[in-house]
Amino acid sequence: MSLSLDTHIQRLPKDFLFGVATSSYQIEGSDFGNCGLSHWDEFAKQSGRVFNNDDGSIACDHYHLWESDLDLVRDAGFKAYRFSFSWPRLLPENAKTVNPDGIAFYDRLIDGMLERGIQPFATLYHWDLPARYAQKGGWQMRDTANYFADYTDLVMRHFGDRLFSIAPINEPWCVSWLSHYWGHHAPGVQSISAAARSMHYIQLAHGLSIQVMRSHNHNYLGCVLNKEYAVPFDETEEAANSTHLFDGIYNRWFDESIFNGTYPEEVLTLFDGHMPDNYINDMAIIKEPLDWVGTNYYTRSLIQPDKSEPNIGFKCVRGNLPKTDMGWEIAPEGLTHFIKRTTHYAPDLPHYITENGMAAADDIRQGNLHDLDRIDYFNSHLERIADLKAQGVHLAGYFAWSLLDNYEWAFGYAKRFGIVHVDFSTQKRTPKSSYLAWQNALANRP
Ligand code: IFM
Repeated sequence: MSLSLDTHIQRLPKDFLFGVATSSYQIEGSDFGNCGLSHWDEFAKQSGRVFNNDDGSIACDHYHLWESDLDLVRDAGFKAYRFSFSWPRLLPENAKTVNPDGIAFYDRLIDGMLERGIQPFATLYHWDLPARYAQKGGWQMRDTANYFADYTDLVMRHFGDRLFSIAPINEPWCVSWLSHYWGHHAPGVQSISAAARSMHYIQLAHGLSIQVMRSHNHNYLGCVLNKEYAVPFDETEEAANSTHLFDGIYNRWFDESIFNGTYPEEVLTLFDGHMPDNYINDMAIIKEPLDWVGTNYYTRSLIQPDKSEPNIGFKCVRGNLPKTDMGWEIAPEGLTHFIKRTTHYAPDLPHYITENGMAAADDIRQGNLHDLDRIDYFNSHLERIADLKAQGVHLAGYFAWSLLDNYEWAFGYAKRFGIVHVDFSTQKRTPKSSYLAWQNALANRP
């Protein structure tokens, strides 16, 4: 174990960008500033959905503490901050009536970044869907994609010229499959039909949003796709086929539609009879050209055939690699795999790692926050990045997840991903050893 992040960071060139990431619902506090209800506020109230019924009503109170939080970003030496806009904060009641407090909050936040020399990397949607749309079917409905395009226009009119880079959707797999097939996230639906529809409409929303942003002449637009490395459970043909299907659902559905304008055949077979009519007419919109591509990477899954699993015929299990506090195996080879594969889909685009990090049971009551396992996690993934960069791969930047311990969705506040500890009863921030390691390594860059 090391206390330093120097080794691989110093191998990366001066123009390689280092940043840190958060998202609106996970940190802001939806009770503040006349923010509207999102489907997470409602999901968290349902029994058994979220650990402890925790919600994001207070979260890290970033709505009030944004200045000192941005100071933390700057003082660590990060040159970019990946944040998201909250749709229900900007449009709490309907698609037209703008919340002046929401506009003022993001004005302050963006100006605060620029004053500190931090590039704003914005995401338009990091899962806080206005509850009013969820009540009408949410991402299972084409209308939601159209509303998203209108919301994009609002963001561009107010903030577009100050945003260095923008991605429409964070992790479309989580918005669709995780939330509509597994039902682990809001809205908690479990249906193959809902999954198929949401997997298409979230991609349509991406494409429509890119079109709107282009019409505002923005020239640094990308996508943020989460990737999970799929490894067959054994050497059987069934395991190989199941792994291919898992990879199609989780990873290639999003790559292939965005970069090729097609969906993987084996997933279309799974969705037979469930895809929206005439979906094929939307593929050209989904394939709108981008300026960069982003990958969020955390872990791998072993794919085990299981005939008792309806529809898909497999289950995902964990192997015996060391695990994070989420129970996720630490498998940096998957990052190498996806970076290489992305160069095949998007050979000309700069590639950012838009999220990478780990949950650890950091407990301030033990008197220290020596999260050496997190430093190791970062090092093991930065090593892969520095290796690929040395081989000439067009890697442009890396964002650590996350600046702060925050609301970890269905796990509530029980899982801590931050490089800065948050005491949720006092909102006190305490930098962990990993924060100090970032600070030292970034200060030592050539
Ligand atoms: O906290 C999440 C984030 O919102 C999206 N990417 C994965 C993180 C860790 O689970």
